[in-house]
Amino acid sequence: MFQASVVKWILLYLVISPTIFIICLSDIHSTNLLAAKRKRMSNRVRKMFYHAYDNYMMHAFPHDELKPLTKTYTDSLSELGNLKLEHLPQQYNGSALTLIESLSSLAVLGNNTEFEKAIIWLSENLSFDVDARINLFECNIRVLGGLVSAHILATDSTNRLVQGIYKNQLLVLAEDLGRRFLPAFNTPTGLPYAWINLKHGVTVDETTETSTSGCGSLILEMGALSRLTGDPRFETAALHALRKLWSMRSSLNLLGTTLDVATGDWIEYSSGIGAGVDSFYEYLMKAYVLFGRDEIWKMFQSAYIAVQKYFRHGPWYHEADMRTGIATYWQLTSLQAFWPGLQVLVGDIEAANSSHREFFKVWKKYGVLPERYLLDHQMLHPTEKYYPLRPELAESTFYLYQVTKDPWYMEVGESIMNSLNAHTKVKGGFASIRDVTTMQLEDHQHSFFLAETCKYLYLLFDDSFLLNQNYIFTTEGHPLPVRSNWHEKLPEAYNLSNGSSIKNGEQIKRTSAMSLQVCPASMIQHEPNTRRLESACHIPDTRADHRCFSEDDCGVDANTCKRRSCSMAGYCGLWSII
Ligand code: DMJ
Repeated sequence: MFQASVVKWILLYLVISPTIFIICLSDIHSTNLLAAKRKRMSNRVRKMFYHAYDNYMMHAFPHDELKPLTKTYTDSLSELGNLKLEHLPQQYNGSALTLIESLSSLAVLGNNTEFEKAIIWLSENLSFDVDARINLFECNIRVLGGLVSAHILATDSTNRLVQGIYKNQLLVLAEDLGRRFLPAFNTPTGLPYAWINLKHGVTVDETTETSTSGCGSLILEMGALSRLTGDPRFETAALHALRKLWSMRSSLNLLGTTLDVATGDWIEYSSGIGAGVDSFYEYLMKAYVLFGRDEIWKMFQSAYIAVQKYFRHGPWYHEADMRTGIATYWQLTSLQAFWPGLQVLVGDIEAANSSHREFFKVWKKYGVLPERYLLDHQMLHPTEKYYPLRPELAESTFYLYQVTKDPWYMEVGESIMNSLNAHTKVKGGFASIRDVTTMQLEDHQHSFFLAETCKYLYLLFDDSFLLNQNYIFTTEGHPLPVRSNWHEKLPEAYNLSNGSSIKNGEQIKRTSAMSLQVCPASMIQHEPNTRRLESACHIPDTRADHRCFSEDDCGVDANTCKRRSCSMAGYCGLWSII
């Protein structure tokens, strides 16, 4: 009897152990394959970056941007028909914009030599004492953000620069630029003008019209500048503008798209999550992570819930009138594709994933993401058929990979890379696409292709840059470290010296700003060593038994971010489909 059972176990062992061995081997094999693929892909992105960078340096530097078809340069970032007013002025000669924008990408790629060379050149040659009318928002995210981020990277503890070479030259330049921004905030409302002359300040007949993102997305760069220089004026001005803007919200917690900085009146009441508004939401969330102000978190939470409630339709986001919440335009825009990435920081992963999939479907349909797509007609916008090498889909793909580690996102990244190489790569760099139906090219390589598109694709396949530091990326893809001395109350999980780790029972998991999965403020400590993960949009019902007497007693569902309603029987739930 005993012998029979021993024989049975031996036989079982002989059958099972090779199987386990084979499974283990195939696991190791697929891990190796994955690692090899990541290496191959990151090398391909590296090549793309240098193709764009070298051509810029050869044919356009020290001007702003490269014209890759004619191998010349441009100092005007004019993008007609775009509410974002993505311009820098024509007279703004020789600001080496693409070089400034490339600094943090060079650091991400680990190219210390080129990073140093660029810093030295900029230190010796860049001057903002020029009679040039610049767009405050664009100059802030591209130039100020590029300089501040590079300054931090040049001085961080990993010593990216040879000791002694760097003497804060970029910070000196950034401070000079920041001071030149300040007169723009001198308005009756504190909301800044969209345009300012770097030498002479605001011109007498300057337009008082600006966009929500234009005056509401300055806090990361200007806040960082204040923390670095000790001069509070930059952060104060940006914060004051943000507070004023928030005070102009409707009773539905919605904002419009354009407004008047002199009167504080809205001009365009319709808004969504795309052009003219996008980075306003982004900066609320990211400013909270970077500076930890509860006030900003509350703004973000209300704004986020309103977006999910009034703009979201399944995986899509339409526009709505801020006063009524009634849908206005049913359009997908290329800029909206950043939203799933932001949702990763928020912790709304399911929603992020489903929207990302829809954006990628449109990318696949056309080969790239068209600027505007009419959701109600399932067709392209008649005039906005262009694709100017925008980064937003790659950006969201990177965030979703960080949080899920699902290899599917690497497939998406590979597909984006293939399209960029097939449709936009030319001898002289990477060209924008004028019309996605014909793939006709336009002679423009935007600086954000180097600051963002290449950076996010690279980080998707090689995130070693993120290993020893938690970063928040500005809307232009420039990394700013999450530091405890910048923070009102830095959550433990963000603090590297505490370990970038979440302690969950006995298990300590390494984490980063991208893989926390939830906004840290929403992490609830139940008992010592246990944390419950809360979605940012979650508002609990008033009563623990979910009983209600009116709608006011019901909260917001954590998974769908939809408002729960009170049923006739007196219980809160997701009773109606919105
Ligand atoms: C970039 O300059 C920034 O990401 C901005 O917030 C939106 N537009 C471009 C890229 O598309």
